[in-house]
Amino acid sequence: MKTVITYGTFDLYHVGHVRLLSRLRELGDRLVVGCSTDEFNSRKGKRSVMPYEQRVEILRACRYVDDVFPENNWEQKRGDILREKADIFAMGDDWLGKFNDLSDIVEVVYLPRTKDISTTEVRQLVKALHRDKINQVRSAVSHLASLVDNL
Ligand code: C2G
Repeated sequence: MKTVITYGTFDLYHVGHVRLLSRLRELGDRLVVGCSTDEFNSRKGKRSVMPYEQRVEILRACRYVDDVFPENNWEQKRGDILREKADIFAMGDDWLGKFNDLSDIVEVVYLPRTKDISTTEVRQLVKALHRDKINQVRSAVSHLASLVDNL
């Protein structure tokens, strides 16, 4: 039984996350995920849109994920790897080299990120759509106002 372990926020769940989890699951027989808590995210300088409980629920619903546990700090990985008897520690390559210190107890793998998608981009896309919608409503209201003026 080969266990793969990974960590992340997984906010605004998107295909970049799904494709990573799918590839990680291919590396072994079991995939466990450390999901960053909201408190840890604020220490990472990240404020997630979706609360921790929802991000965990979504990860648990993913067919590639066998278990999810909280990631509360940077230091817990070594203990997690030993507890889960992980054979492979894997992350997207935006973390390239950052976790090589774990290579004495686990195989460390970095996989290419999925291009052109990120939580930030999803957030910006939603904001842009929201802005367009507000502008449409504003122009409809001003059009109505001019019609009323001409009554
Ligand atoms: N990812 C990816 N492709 C994307 C976006 C993300 O492969 N387009 C990968 C990242 O490389 C990471 C995982 O998906 O391995 C989760 O990404 P985030 O939720 O952004 O996680 P992050 O904030 O990087 O937290 O201790 C490690 C940290 O908890 C990682």
